[in-house]
Amino acid sequence: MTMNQPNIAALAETLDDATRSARTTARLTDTTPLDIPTAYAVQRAGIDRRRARGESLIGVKMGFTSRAKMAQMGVDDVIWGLLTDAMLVEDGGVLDTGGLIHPRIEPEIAFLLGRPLSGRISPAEAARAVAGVAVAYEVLDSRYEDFRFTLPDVIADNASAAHFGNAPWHDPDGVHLGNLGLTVEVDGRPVATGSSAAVLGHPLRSLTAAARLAGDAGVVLEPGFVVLAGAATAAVPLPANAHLRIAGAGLGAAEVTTR
Ligand code: OOG
Repeated sequence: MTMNQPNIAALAETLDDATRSARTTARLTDTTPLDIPTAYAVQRAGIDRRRARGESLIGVKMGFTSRAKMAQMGVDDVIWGLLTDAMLVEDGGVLDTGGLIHPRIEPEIAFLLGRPLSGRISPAEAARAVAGVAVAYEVLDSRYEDFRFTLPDVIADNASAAHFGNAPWHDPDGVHLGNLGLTVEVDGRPVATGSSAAVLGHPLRSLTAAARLAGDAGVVLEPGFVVLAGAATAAVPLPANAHLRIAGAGLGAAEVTTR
């Protein structure tokens, strides 16, 4: 096997083509050594391709913020991916799984930023930047065979991001995020349950980690951005032709119908 020097644009194109054709691709690291900064450069180049097609950046998603997820995927560091408007599913909307490879869903807490964030901040500072909180879900769809990857591979693949949605936003005052029950129901049957405490002990820690990653990347999380704090459970397969309800105690529920 020949080991290639990373060609960032070509690697981003490979992953973008896999996404758009709903076909898996081999792990990039099988043939190309990738360090973490180069993997993020591939991620960024993939988002630039989406922006060139008219999509706009509306937030970030945190990954591997829970032990369940780290154990499920065999990795051990917090990462992020970038969210565009085309990934957002309106609440109560329909998601066509036909364009996806092997989608999985996980329940999350989402933050809506009211102030810019970047760099090292305390959880209290993070809390002051939050304009809204909501129960949310993320649909993951790794572009790699069998959902198997190394940390640089999954970073390059935009942290497996495919789609996301959220229930209506709540005023953060009076919402206790520290230990809030989250469930995913498929056609009324619970298929995953967890607690927001699984997200780094408290989802606000995920927001401080997002600010840190933004600072490291030299970017700012803007007011109006959505930050998905990361899964509270392992991800479960997303079935077609189902009605899903993702509920958070005291936060209502997000709903989506799949085709
Ligand atoms: C990567 C994304 C992980 C989370 O919430 O931990 C993630 C994957 O598991 O495919 O989004």
